[in-house]
Order: sequence, then structure tokens, then C-alpha cells
Amino acid sequence: MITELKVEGMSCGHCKMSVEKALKSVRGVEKVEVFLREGKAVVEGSAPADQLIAAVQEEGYSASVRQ
Ligand SMILES: [Cu+2]
Repeated sequence: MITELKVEGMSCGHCKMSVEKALKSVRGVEKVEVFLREGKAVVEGSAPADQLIAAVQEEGYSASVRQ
């Protein structure tokens, strides 16, 4: 399963790494790719979207599922 998230608030490579790390820490996540300029994260695995969003929010960024 692939989930695409819109991530708002990332401004530099450090933000990108924080978001990547947060998403990778969610149970069921197999692969994470974060695109800083696009404000996007692509997550592969079985983790539910609400848990992915919560993990990103805990780092101080806002996230929603990209439609
Ligand atoms: Cu930053």
C-alpha cells in the first residue's frame, strides 16, 4: 500500500530528515520518501494514514492525505 501525504511547514533538509525519521518510526512502514520542495511524502507499507499524520504532527508539521 502506498500513501501520499501533503506535508506543510518543511523549510530545509533538517525538516525533511525529521519527517522521514518520524514516518519511518511508525509500525508497518517499509519505505519513506520525502520531497521537501513539493511538500510531499510517499510512504510504503501497511501503516494507516492517521498514524502517519500523527507522527508528522508530533514533529511540528501539518500533514494530510493527498487526494
Ligand atoms: Cu528545517
